[in-house]
Amino acid sequence: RSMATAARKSLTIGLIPADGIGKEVIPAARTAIEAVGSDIPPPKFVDLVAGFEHFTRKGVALPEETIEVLKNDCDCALFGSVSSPSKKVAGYSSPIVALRKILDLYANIRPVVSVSPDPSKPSAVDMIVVRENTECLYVKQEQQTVGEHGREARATRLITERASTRIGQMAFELALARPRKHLTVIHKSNVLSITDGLFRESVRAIPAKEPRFEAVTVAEQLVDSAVYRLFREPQIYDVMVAPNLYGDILSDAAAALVGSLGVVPSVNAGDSFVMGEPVHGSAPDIYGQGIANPVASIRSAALMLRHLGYTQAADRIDNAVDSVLREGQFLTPDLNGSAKTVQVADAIVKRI
Ligand code: GGG
Repeated sequence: RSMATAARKSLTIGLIPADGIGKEVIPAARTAIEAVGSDIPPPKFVDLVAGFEHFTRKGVALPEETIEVLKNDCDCALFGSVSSPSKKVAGYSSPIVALRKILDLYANIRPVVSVSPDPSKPSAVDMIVVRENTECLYVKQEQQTVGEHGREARATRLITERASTRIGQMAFELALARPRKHLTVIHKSNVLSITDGLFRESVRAIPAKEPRFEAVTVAEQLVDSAVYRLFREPQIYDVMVAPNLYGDILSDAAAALVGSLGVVPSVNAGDSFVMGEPVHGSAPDIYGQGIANPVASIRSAALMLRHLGYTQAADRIDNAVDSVLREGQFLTPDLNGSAKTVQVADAIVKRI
């Protein structure tokens, strides 16, 4: 779905590197956007802060100013990565989870595509994981109590018909635009018959209400079996749609099929705003060494521009990334190379 307006005189892009390697890969994505020149309106970049590191310094993970600037001044944004701690920290809550809700970015679209060694041949892996982005266990309603046998912890898992229907519509739309036009609905409704049952029913009900989607073939799969088949026969998948947690896990797993989490992009999309975001996290183990793979962020920038309707600019970035990966001279260590982040970004920018 395109949000392009022919009338845009400039493109204001919020940059939120956040934590760890986000601070290394988002500047690389910026250089790729700058390189497309007149294929997009002149970009204006606005540096914004958020993240756990910001929280430790200033006591706030997602400043009000960041939210206001995104809402009022930006056409789109790029988010890097965040290092939320595994244990509860008083006053802290994940800024990316919050941003997706505040900006109503209800769809997390994660294409997982391998680069074919021969550009004339199709990619061996070519799928899109469409993850619902606003509810499921990510409503973060957790509590701990003390029961008869000790501590007990509970989390609310919210699935609504509205959110399941709109993510389903987005997934049908994406499937309809692809050659295979095939959608797999992921759930676990044999166990969670009420929550996953509602997700499944809501998505399956869509073609009867929107007949143009009848051109899409629909399959469904239990999430555990989907993971198994993802590794055994990834070619069966075209577009997959899943509740939030399953989609998060499936897309990380699918990244193993294309060499590295460092190459998998995403956008968080709503009806009026889009935010690119690499699927990988903040990687504290390699942060500071300058060896983070910038490809996921650069491809996220391309995906964001594609979502806004700037197809030519997005194609130029993606083609440049494909060439660099195919040539194999500038690869970061996650892809068994020894290149630095800036060398990979420079090689891509030269080819754009
Ligand atoms: N760019 C994705 C990312 O930062 N992933 C790490 C993650 O999911 N952290 C948990 C969180 O804080 O939301």
